[in-house]
Amino acid sequence: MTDPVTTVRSTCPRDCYDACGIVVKKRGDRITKVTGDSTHAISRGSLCGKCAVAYNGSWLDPRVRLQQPWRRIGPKGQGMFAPATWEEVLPEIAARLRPLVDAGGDGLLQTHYTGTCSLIAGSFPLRFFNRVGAVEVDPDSVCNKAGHLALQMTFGDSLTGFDPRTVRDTACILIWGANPSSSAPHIDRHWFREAVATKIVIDPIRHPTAAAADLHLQPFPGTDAALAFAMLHVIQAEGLIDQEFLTACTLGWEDVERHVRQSTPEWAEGVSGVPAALIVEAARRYGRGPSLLWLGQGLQRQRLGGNVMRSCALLPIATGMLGRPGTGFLYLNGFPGRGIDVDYLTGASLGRTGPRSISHMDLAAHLEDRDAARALVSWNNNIAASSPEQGRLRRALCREDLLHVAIDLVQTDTLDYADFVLPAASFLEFDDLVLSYFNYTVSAQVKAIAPMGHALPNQEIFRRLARALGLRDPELFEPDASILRELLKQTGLSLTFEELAGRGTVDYGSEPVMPFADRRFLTPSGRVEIASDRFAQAGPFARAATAGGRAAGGGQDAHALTGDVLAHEQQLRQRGARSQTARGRRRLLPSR
Ligand SMILES: Nc1nc2c(c(=O)[nH]1)N[C@H]1C(S)=C(S)[C@@H](COP(=O)(O)OP(=O)(O)OC[C@H]3O[C@@H](n4cnc5c(=O)[nH]c(N)nc54)[C@H](O)[C@@H]3O)O[C@H]1N2
Ligand SMILES: Nc1nc2c(c(=O)[nH]1)N[C@H]1C(S)=C(S)[C@@H](COP(=O)(O)OP(=O)(O)OC[C@H]3O[C@@H](n4cnc5c(=O)[nH]c(N)nc54)[C@H](O)[C@@H]3O)O[C@H]1N2
Ligand code: SF4
Ligand SMILES: [Mo]
Repeated sequence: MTDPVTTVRSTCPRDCYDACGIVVKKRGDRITKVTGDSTHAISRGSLCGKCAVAYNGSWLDPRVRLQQPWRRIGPKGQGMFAPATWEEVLPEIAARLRPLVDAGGDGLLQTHYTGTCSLIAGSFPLRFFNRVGAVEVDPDSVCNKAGHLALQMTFGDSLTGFDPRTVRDTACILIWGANPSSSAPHIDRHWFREAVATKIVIDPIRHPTAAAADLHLQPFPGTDAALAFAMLHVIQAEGLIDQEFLTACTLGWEDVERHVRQSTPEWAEGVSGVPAALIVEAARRYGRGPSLLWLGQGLQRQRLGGNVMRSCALLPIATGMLGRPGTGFLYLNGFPGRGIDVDYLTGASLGRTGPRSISHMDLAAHLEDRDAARALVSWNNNIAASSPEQGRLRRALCREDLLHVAIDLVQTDTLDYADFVLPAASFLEFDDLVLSYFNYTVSAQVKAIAPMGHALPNQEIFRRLARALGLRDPELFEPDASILRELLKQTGLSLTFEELAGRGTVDYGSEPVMPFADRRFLTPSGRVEIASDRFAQAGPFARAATAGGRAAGGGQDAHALTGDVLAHEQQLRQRGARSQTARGRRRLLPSR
């Protein structure tokens, strides 16, 4: 007799704006099919292409999944391993890490990012690394750091964006340098396309979201600040500046106003290639509002990317398009916006040496330094494929004296260089929580089957490693059930994990969150800081600390929102860069 089909409702925890509800169909202990959850407000029954394949393919395939630890037997980089057991490898790894741990973590490097974004599997291991004092490769530095720095310094917060539910109150959605048709496919298909509002997209590429918009502005890459200033010029000329907000809540407008006056749409057309009439139209639609501004991560991956973000963020500032229904900006909605105490989750108090980090941009060089990097633990990411300077990085990973422990679900480019490969459980194999970085929701990731073979969730791997090292801090061993209870308590939702699992996804509060409604900004001045000496002072710090900081503009660049971004574009123009980018544009944009 065959087992009856049962279903488990869960959530996709991948690095994606959507956080789709999923349904796992099982027969006995075997998964037969993973689909989108038709009752889920975002996925509405469908998975994206990559997940439809992966959930039903690689992650269920015993030939692809890592099922036990492996120990290297060939030269580094060749991917030659012999099978081993947890009981064998953990004491060996611990013995080799111990001198570094005893020395306060000097020489121990860890890289991680968003293989899974679920709360416990994605963040609990940081308790271990905080405790042992490892140097962290700042994960955001390869992705979105410049934007975070810019917005944090301007508003005191880059992680509390508009609540997408407020779309019902908006007249205009402006998406600047994001491509939801690919990076947030369900949000594109449902939230964006169904919205009753004017839709504007600013992107050099005419991707499907741009094609579906009412207005598509196609600037030459890297000319966004000129566009932003020209839109502000129009907004000012049309009397759409919110002077009351500027006076009551901001610092530094007078520093930029001069440039706004000079930045005519005709000038910006010359710099950006966007017709002046289109700039005027977009500025009017945005400026009348209420308007939402989605600042994409692609927007800040450019020279002076941080200052570009600051320039674009002037739109909601100058129009006071904040803190009321239908207004606001969004970069990423982070954990704290749903009550989560990130310091608790990551064991910040265990850190004895204070946070130490390097940028992904400096990873290859750091790994070449035999004293600075004696051991590397890479987990939840695939640095050999995703970090810069790949050739140099891969050569450094070949160092025979570098102890490299790598954790993943499947054999990756990075794992080929490891001394020890440890098998991680997939998100179908343990309970966890998922917070979308777009919607203000809280979702359950629910265990549908036991981990494949001897695979373990990240958090359990680090508990066992801590034990093998003889560490005793109770935070390192807190069980999942206790963490889930505490995290749910922090959300204030009054739900047990089982209750949440029954519902799949719940909204955080019944009404849209309204960031900055109280006009409190967590900057040193308590105001929105458009320009201040901090930007100048942040330059060298940012440059040293992060690649994003580099992109945000070092030294005088960082101060120079008022001048440098625009000056840079003027220079481009004077150097005849326009004709070069125009050639690039023809290549990129056959549709126009
Ligand atoms: N060439 C290139 N480089 C890029 C980018 C690009 O588009 N192209 N994008 C950049 C950006 S924006 C980002 S955010 C970074 C992303 O860079 P990475 O964080 O390296 O992203 P992925 O390549 O998705 O690697 C995630 C890895 O985690 C594994 N994984 C999944 N779940 C788990 C788990 O539960 N435990 C463990 N231990 N592992 C798990 C997956 O199998 C996968 O190998 O790359 C940056 N670099
Ligand atoms: N399917 C899928 N979805 C993903 C991911 C994935 O790997 N696959 N990765 C996730 C991750 S890690 C991230 S960071 C997000 C990123 O997702 P998004 O925030 O959407 O950012 P990107 O897709 O990196 O880039 C968005 C757009 O920026 C545009 N752009 C590039 N240069 C410029 C410029 O100078 N000016 C302007 N205005 N636009 C510019 C590009 O043309 C592109 O269309 O996606 C997440 N979602
Ligand atoms: S669209 Fe995003 S959340 Fe949905 S299934 Fe794909 S990766 Fe997962
Ligand atoms: Mo990213």
